[in-house]
Amino acid sequence: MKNKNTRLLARLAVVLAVWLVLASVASAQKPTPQAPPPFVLIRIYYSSQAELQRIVAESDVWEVNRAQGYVLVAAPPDAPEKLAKAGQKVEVNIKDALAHPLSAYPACYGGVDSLYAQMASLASAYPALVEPVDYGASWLRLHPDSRGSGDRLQALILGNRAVAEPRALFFLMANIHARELATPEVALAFARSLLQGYGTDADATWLLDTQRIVVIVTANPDGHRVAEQGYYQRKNTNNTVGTCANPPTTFNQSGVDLNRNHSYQWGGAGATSSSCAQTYHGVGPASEIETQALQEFIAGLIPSRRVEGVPMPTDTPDMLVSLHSYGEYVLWPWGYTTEPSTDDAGLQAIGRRFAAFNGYTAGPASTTLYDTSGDTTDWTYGVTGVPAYTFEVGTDFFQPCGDVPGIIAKNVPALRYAARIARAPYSLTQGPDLTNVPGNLGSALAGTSFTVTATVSGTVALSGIAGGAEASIDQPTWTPGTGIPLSATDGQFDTAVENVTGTLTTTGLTPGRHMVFLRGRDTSGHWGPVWATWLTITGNTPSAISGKVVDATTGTPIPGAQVVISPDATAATTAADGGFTLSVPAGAHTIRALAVGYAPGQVTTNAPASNVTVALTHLPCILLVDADPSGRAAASWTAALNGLNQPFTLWRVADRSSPLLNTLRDYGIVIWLGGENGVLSEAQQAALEGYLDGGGHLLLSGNRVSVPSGGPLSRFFATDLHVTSPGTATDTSLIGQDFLTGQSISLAGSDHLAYAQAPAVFTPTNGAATVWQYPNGVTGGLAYGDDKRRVVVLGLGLETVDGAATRQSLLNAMLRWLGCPGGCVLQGDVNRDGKVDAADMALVSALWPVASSNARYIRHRDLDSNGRIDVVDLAIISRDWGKTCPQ
Ligand code: 0X9
Ligand code: ZN
Repeated sequence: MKNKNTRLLARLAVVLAVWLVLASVASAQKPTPQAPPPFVLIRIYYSSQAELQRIVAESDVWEVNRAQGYVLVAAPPDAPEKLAKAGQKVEVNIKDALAHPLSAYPACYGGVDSLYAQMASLASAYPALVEPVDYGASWLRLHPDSRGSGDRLQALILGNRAVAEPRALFFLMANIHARELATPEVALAFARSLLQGYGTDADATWLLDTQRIVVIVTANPDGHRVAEQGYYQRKNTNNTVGTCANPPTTFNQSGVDLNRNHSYQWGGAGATSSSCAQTYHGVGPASEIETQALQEFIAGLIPSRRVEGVPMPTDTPDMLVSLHSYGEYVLWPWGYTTEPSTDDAGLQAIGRRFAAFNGYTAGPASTTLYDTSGDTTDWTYGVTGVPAYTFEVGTDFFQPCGDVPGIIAKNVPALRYAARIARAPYSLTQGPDLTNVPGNLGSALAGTSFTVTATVSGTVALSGIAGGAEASIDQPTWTPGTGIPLSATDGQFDTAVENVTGTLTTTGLTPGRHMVFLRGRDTSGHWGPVWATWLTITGNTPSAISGKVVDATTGTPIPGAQVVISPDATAATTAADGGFTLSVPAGAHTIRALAVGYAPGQVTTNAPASNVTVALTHLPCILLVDADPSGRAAASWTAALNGLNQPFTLWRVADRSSPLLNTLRDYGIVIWLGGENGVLSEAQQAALEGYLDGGGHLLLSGNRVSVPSGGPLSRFFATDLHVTSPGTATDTSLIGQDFLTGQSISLAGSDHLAYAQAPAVFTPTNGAATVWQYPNGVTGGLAYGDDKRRVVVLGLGLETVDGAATRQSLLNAMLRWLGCPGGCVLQGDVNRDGKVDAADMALVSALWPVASSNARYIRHRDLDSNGRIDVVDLAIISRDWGKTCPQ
């Protein structure tokens, strides 16, 4: 035994020496950032799933080789000797060291600043297709220290914003593990491929027109910034538990593994309570701000439809993929147990199709890789029931730059397939896929016919006989009544793969470009997803449609409106006089127009045509967001608003998820009904914060509406809205948590009066004022305003006040305080002194005389899209000034 150990150690020493030389060569080539602190890669042999699970929880496992029964672990240089002495079978293999040269942070990866800049540039390049979203804060953002001041958590929501909700959602996220450097690149490449393809690539076009695609490029920006310095940081940067190595090593670092921190089956297999270990699960379920924000963001977009033990309905929409590195796997739940989930067959069918695109090894996470608990995919599937996948992309954490294009090329088609099936992933993957769909069918004369061909492949992943195919023109094939059957080229649908063909007539199609959709089914009638291609109808010379977009009420031209003509997908932006001209083929066309602050409008006309008028109706100034979990509050509010003749848009969170910033900022006043014990999620707070910072006016109502501390809105309250208890110091701890009812009060008799007394013990400071009183003289709410933001926080909803007339007059008082809902106006640095202030206001007032009670800042909009906010923009909004306030 002794002899064997000595021989082993001698071999280890040689291998280690070779590897450390390689490492120093690598770091000499790239002096900054630093190469990571040294470690050894060792093969540890395991004999059972339980032993594998223990090793995963305790060490930094890079690879699992199930066939040979070992894991590849990154460990301190003295680990091989120690483990061997303890009787563990270990091996150091030169191949592992060569496969993973200890490299510094590769130069091609730009870091968080670059990732965020790329996201921002996509958002500004494709404003009609991208909505940038702030869904929370990172740990360092809330606890800044010498390591940095953290970041906001950011996402892009892709999809044609002119199309109505609800739409199926594909949620893609990357980089929850910081060192997995290739993953943000894949996410960005995927977003870019769709956006760049819009209008030219038929599939990208229909995917963006009919679905929503969320892309989180990095879910762990704090950790990524540590990795940028050359460290193999995996976790977030919460260093409040335990004292870990600094600088961090790959096997000893502070932080919580965010992929062990989710609140479904938290703290089970494959996670550890050792705070410096790579799989540290944190102090509790979803203890980390990044996890909370992510869960709230997902839960706000995808309803929790799953019932434990009950298989999901096959028509369930939506889907999630979390990108990780590395190992080339497609994994699905469960991770926390080796038992199959109630939807295992469905998850497997989807997963195998992904693998058909990227060529990876596919299987349930726990039995294919190793057990993990608290990961994103277990939580997403476990709570919402939608299919959730981990893609382990590439072959290393600090993947060499030259490999990235290949990884993108393999995975973008798999991700596009995820978007393609998001409408009903469980059912669409029971049907066959199509191949050989032509990118373009060319052109056909109006009134003739054309041929379409493709291949139905029942065997792309699972077996199945191709049973049929159909095509549709301009409407997706799933739209009832649109399908035109195609036939098997060999006359019979009887094999797994069938070439299909059909002759379609162009009669009735207008000249110009049309989309042709195709799909196939198996012999049991399961339809697969759709593919699309273009067809151009010719035979008419182009002619013009010109006209104007105007305000339906005032007739004022609307510059900067987007005009889209279908079926040609031709687009233009209206000029300063609201005019547009588009060259289209002769025939019937639908002209849709979109403008900030207006509901979309459309007219249909025959080309050529001039003087076409598209009249847009101004959105009401008030958005009433019904986020009351009990659903009881809205009726009193809608009745009171109607009683005041005050138009409003009603938005039910239960039906369409939370409104995002882009929705909120089209409104002058947002009334948010939090309801009984409602909690404002991080994502909701971030949207409201952005709205307020853009000059929004908010009325937040509800009993014990809680604004959890640490969220964006509590920051706003804590700095700007203070309350004091008589005789004590300013108490801001109540703010943002249990704002109006944080005091212990007895709830004898009439509940609402007892609650209403609570605010009376607070004295508002810093400009906050009591706004209204209950009939018994008790203060019922607080108000705060500065030069752009105005907030009323209402301890009780109107719903608790007796009498329709009283409710109406209380609401009127609050609306008057919030300000004249003067429409969707614009806020700008008119004098370009770098701030929006009273000087700007004076300029605006000089241009358009407005009563001082109506003088409000205008929200930030470059309405004429000339890259600056200027007098032209002000001219556009001038029509909104001086509107009558509710009296
Ligand atoms: O351990 C993880 O979190 C993932 N591997 S990684 O190397 N990127 O760290 C795998 C997670 C797989 N999911 C489940 N097992 N549920
Ligand atoms: Zn990972």
